[in-house]
Amino acid sequence: LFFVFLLGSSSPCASSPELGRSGFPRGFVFGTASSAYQYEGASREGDKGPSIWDNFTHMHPEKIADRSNGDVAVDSYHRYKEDVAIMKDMGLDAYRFSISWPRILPNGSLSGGVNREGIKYYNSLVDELIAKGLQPFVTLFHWDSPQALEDRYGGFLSYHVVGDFRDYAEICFREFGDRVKHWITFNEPWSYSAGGYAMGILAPGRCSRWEDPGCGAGNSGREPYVVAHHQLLAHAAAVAVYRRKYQSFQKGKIGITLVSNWMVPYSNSKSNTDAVERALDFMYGWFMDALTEGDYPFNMRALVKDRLPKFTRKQSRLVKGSFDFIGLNYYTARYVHDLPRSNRVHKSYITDSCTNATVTRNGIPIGPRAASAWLYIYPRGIRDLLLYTKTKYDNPVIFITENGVSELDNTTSSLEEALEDKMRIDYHRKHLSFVQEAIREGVDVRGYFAWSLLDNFEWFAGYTVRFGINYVDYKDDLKRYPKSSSLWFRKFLRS
Ligand code: PSG
Repeated sequence: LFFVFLLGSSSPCASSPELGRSGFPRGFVFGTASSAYQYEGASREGDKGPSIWDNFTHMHPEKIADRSNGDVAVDSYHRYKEDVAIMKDMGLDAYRFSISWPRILPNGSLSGGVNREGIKYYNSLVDELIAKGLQPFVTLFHWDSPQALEDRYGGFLSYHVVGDFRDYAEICFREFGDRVKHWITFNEPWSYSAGGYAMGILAPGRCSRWEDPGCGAGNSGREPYVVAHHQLLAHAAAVAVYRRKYQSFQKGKIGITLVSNWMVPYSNSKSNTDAVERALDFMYGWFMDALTEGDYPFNMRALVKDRLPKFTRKQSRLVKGSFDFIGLNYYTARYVHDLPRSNRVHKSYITDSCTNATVTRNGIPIGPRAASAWLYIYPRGIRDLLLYTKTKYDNPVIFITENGVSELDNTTSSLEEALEDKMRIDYHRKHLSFVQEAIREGVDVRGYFAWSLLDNFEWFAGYTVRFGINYVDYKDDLKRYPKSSSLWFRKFLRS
């Protein structure tokens, strides 16, 4: 019997057992993530209308590190079958992708007509995934809002967007909901608000002139809050339609994806631990408190005052509890210390929390830096953020909808060298073991999606950094090659 055991086990002598599926609960979902603008290309094909990202990259190439755009991106619009085959070969369970709103509604609203070509494309993608045994996790909004709505009423600055988003979402439930069982309304409303309306680094590139003269217009002290408010209301409206008309027979789940850094106090002084709480409230609680309590965090109401929109009683009831699961994107962490209150002339979301976030303490970085300037690797932060969520927000169902790391596009290295991404294997291995630890501590995590399946258009960094676990050769017809991390995942998933 002892011999049989030895023979039957693949590596009985391994000192530290490799991480594998068996260390996660039954049914735990492993996937990779992507988004329409970063992947599809075909920006003017198939009767798609322009999005604010088409507009932003064409009008302001200086805001993108390599002056590039997503016109072609990694051409997943045409190569989706090849991409699904890569996922299937890796042994993945699911694919998170987003639908381009202006591909479905070219002018943003029902009045401009539904684009059957767009519906057809996503039907083909969903069918291909299901044929290969992969579950589609669909994001309805990953930042590429219709330019037509921007022109008509200022996009998410206007309450009008709530009805248009609800209509768009309903088309998606009706057309794809027979096969799509996980819906994510919004991807990172924090990034869309703060990046697009406080810092001006993401489309539509608005901020106060004193924040950055490169912003043509905006108000960093007001607009981010308005835009976040409308995203929350649009989210809640979509969830309400889904629950009222589709969920009972389609039997899917609906949620929202949020991003947060983990925040570490710069020192253990009371002022700095209070600052950590405010920093989390301004990035994460902004949405989590609204979704669980129907109101913004006390810290935000106290500091932002009349610049923070208010929910009516009815809106508050609609937003509260409007999720079956929370999607969490985690990448990095910051040291946080208190900034004394002062009577600033210039009000901005960026300074409203009265905190300062740094990446070093006494000159020592919080973790190794990746290619992206904002990404310092801090694996235990994923466990800390999960535990914080469980305790503070009553143990919601969570999917890690993104976690990943970038390396530089090194134009001088050989293909062989470029495929060698040991640091990415290390990144995922460490984060996965911290997720495992969080699960042991009672956090209800149901899945993990690596950002990203392929190298792709990384917003303001263009193609200068690569997040893919599979390589895209931009110099040779966008050919795809597995990096070492892809092979590592394959082994992990097939174990
Ligand atoms: C925004 C903010 C943080 C991390 C990632 C994002 N943060 O503060 O730690 S953007 C996010 C996005 C996806 C990107 C990916 C990598 O959803 O489209 O390509 O992460 O930046």
